[in-house]
Amino acid sequence: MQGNYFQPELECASREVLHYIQSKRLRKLVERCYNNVPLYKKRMDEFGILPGDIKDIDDVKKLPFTTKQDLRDTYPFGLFAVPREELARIHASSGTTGKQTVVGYTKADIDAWAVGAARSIVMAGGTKADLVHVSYGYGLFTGGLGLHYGAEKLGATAIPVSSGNTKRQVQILQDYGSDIICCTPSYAMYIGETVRDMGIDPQSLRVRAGIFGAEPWTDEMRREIERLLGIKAFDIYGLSEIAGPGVACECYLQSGLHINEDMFYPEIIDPDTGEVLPDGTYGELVFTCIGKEALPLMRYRTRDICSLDHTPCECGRTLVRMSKPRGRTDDMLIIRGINVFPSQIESVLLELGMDPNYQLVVDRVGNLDTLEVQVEMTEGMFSDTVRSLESIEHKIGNALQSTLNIVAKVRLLEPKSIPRSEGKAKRVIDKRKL
Ligand code: DLL
Repeated sequence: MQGNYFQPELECASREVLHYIQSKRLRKLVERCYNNVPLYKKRMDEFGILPGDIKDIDDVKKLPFTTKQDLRDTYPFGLFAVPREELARIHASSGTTGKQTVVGYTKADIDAWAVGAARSIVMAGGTKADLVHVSYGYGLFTGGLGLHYGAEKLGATAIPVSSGNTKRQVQILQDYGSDIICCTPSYAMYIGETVRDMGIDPQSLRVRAGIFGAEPWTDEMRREIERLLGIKAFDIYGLSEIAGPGVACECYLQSGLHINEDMFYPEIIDPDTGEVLPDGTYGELVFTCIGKEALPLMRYRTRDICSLDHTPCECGRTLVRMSKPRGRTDDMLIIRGINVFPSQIESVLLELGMDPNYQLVVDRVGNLDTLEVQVEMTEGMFSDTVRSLESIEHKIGNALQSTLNIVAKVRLLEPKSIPRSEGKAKRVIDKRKL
């Protein structure tokens, strides 16, 4: 586990020490927000709270929530707590609806984020001797530069490949001997398929670990990627509003993602009532950016659904673990009154031996919601008879009904007919909203 950016004094600190650090940072944050961000002053005044009322981290509950709408309402720079000239960098989140969310970082923020990303690479077994191949997009998206700075902070060698040109990605993996690859899980699948199609034995590649995130993915998909690339695959989580990749990451035990909670204080709330929920209960993840300068968000509602576990991990870290995010409150499909996340459908498909290349088409006919699950046949199935394909469609339909209680029409598509993604995959086409 020991890498060159392992900080046991923080990552393995006792709860008392963490409580002390978090409390100190929260007090400073609230002061900063109250004095520098007009929206926060107004909200706190409305709540009747003064910075002095926040004594320790447990008082975080007294603070108002911040939502994505607040960022949109103050677009582009309205929630910044520093003058624009003090920003070292601006990013924006990859939102598909409405205005983009603009976020900014001071030099100190970028440094702290790089530490979070470096710790994550170490959690995934990286050391400064490694070549870190970064295939996340560089640009307004935080993925590329986030892991790039993390790799450099660790003292490793970053390769800024960015996304796209997949055959060249494979060529670089082969020629440079990259040790670790970072990209979205759906792009990792695509790279894996390309390795296979180019007739390359994955075991002949040096790459041993992948750091994949930016979208939900299941353990079944993890196994598929691990098989295609001959690596161990780790989950990394982050969001632009808090910090890009490196807010949390899995260690080699892969039983939850360790949150860098000395920087980002997490809570799980009931999305309907706002009530804080205990460990082990799924709800909406909320972060308070204790320690950030430019965009010090208080109780930011991520819309991601997961649970927390404060028990120490066998790797030695005490940093709280979040479960793999199951999906987002706004990605949850409600089909004839039943709540389903695309990731649950993905699990069912992969358990039945299908590849994770699928799309969900939701529509409304009359007053009834319909769901069509389009899934690519595997290469082997392609030569099967129409009858046996129909029986596979039936089998998938039955499994979806018995496991998730949803009725879906299943349609098998030719291999490679669903567009491949070089970034976040688009899994759902919801025609009801069009
Ligand atoms: O996706 C930052 C990132 C880059 C994370 C690279 C990991 C790796 P945004 O574009 O702002 O930032 O999107 C943030 O993506 O609220 C989640 O819904 C989703 N997400 C991020 N990581 C994971 C993950 C980046 N490991 C949004 N599992 C978040 C599931 C994830 N969802």
